[in-house]
Amino acid sequence: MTGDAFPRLGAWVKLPAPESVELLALAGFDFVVIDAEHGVIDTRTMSTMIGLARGCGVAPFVRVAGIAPRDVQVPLDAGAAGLFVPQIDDVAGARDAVGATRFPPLGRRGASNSGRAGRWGLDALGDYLRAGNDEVRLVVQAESVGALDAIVEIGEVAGIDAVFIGPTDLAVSGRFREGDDRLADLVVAAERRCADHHVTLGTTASGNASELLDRRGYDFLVLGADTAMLRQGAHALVSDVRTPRKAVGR
Ligand code: 3PY
Ligand code: MG
Repeated sequence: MTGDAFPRLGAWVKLPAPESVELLALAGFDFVVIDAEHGVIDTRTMSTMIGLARGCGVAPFVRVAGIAPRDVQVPLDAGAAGLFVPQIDDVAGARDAVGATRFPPLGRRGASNSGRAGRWGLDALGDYLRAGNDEVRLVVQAESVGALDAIVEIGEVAGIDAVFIGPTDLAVSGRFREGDDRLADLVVAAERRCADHHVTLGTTASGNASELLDRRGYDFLVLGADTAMLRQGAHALVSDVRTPRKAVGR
């Protein structure tokens, strides 16, 4: 676990286009999250994106679909700065995530310094192992009421760097309707407990980034996705031309 502050502003990459990473880096994001849970990104493309992100100075995280060796080994050996692991509901789940992604003694990740993470074999095995446990960040997603209740205990599991509240799955799994105050209260209580216990916390933002960072104690935010940026930008361009305007000055 690194002692450095978590990079602050990120974006999802859901399109299988390495150029998305380049565009987001040029926009000034601190990190990208290549989405292998909900995006259609194969491992070849993922590896290219990780290398490109590093070249562009933006930290490449990967959101994995699960913690099977096939899910975690490729992004880690390809040089991901960290992983987001979805749907971690309790301490046992958090320990499983650590077990799959950290080298012994913390976990049981398989070792090979022959990939980008080991600078293609240039790094000594010991340096590769140390970086895998000390520099690669493990973020677990809290996406259920149970996960919110146990958020501090989850965040304090050795080998976990941060917890990320996933508002969509949280609402869906808890069957909350949009705008339900009970959900908002649960989230605020979880935020306060994380602040009290210095658990590094992230979430998504939708127009409320300043409030989340300045008043609610979040350490990092994922501000949007390449898909949504394209959709919104395209929609705005077309509707700007097609929306009838009122005649002026007649
Ligand atoms: C969720 O909200 O469920 C996420 O995983 C992040 O958008
Ligand atoms: Mg989710």
